[in-house]
This record gives sequence, structure tokens and C-alpha cells, in this order.
Amino acid sequence: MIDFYTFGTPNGRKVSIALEEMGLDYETRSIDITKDEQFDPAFLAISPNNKIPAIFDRETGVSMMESGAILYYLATKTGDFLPNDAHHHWQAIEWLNWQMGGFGPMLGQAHHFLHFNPGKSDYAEQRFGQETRRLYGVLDRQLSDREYVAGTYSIADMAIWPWVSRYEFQKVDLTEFPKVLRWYQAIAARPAVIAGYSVPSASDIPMPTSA
Ligand SMILES: N[C@@H](CCC(=O)N[C@@H](CS)C(=O)NCC(=O)O)C(=O)O
Repeated sequence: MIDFYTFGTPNGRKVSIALEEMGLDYETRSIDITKDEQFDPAFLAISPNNKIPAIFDRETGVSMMESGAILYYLATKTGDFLPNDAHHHWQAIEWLNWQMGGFGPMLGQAHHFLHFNPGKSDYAEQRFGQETRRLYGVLDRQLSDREYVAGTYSIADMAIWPWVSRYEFQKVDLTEFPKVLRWYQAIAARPAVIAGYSVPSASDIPMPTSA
């Protein structure tokens, strides 16, 4: 049994999708970051950086923050969703880290300046809007000759996909990135993804109207 600390955000959904895909038993503990529950000392003992997601694995006694590390832990624990051959294994790790170091942090800034605080800074809107589009272009190219970012569906896709699901916040028209759109729709149809998207509370997966 895994205690899963989360909220309805892309970083949280990476892990709920992985838990569902891997068929692991988990209990959800909602941490409402709009009410500062992430600063509760009991939560800080598990997640010292005061951010969701975090897990405590009752079987092993491991507690862990950082969604990329958690995905790697869960894939290693189950032996699922990390390709076995070295080339694709390391490609999955590479794209997982691309998400953790670039796609997530940059799109997070785009959410702040383009969606939550528009009109505050032209410079920031341009900078993060352009970087968001550049990153979508990189992902579109990676998906041009393979179904998933590392060949087969892996934890790298689980890390990237929830950020794409916020395309409306990022003012991105997914039809401009046809390979990303095809990949997004395929993953959105997976029952484990639909279930994981509704953790900790019921949520519909956004779908582009032209799709
Ligand atoms: N690098 C971290 C980022 C986690 C993160 O930014 N979590 C946000 C929600 S998506 C959070 O908990 N924010 C609360 C805060 O900053 O106080 C990860 O991937 O787990």
C-alpha cells in the first residue's frame, strides 16, 4: 500500500496516472495547496520541499518527493513502463528529465503569466510563450517517427502528458502540433489515464474541439 499525497495539478497527475497504470494499491491524501496544507509539519516530513506529489510506500518504508524520482521508483518497483533494451531505457530516462528540467518548469511559468496573471509583464508573456511553443516543437519532432517518446508507452509519456493537458492555460492550439495531438488523444483514451486524471477529485480530460 502506498500513501499518495497530491492535488489536482499536472505534477500530481503524473503519479496518479502511473499508480493506476501499474495497478498499485494506494490511498490518496489530498493536500490543498491553495490552503497552504503543503506547509503542515506532518507533510514536510515526507516532502521537505513543501510540494506535491509525494509518496510513502508502507511495504518498503521509502518516502519520496519529486515526481520524476517517484515515477522512476514506481517503474523500478513494478518492472513496468521502462523499456528493457538499453537504448529505449535511456531514451525514456532522457525524456523524463527533459520534462522535469524544461517542459514542466517553463510551462509552469507560462501558466502564471499567460493564464493566471495576463497583462502583468509583456516580457514574461513573450519569453515563456515562445519557450512553450519551442518545447512543443521539440516534442512534435520526437513523436514524428515513433508512437511514444521512447518508442513504447513509458513513464516519460506519463510525465509529459499531464502538462500537455493544460494546453489551454498555455494558449497552445494542439492542431498546430499534429504529432503531439495524435499522441495526446491516444493517451487520453487509456482507462488508467482517465482514472488517474480524477485523483484527488473528479476531472474531465480537456479535449481540443477540432479533435
Ligand atoms: N519538481 C517538483 C515540482 C512539484 C510542484 O511544483 N508542485 C506544486 C504543484 S504542481 C506545489 O506543490 N506547489 C506548492 C507550493 O509551491 O507551495 C515535482 O516534479 O514533483
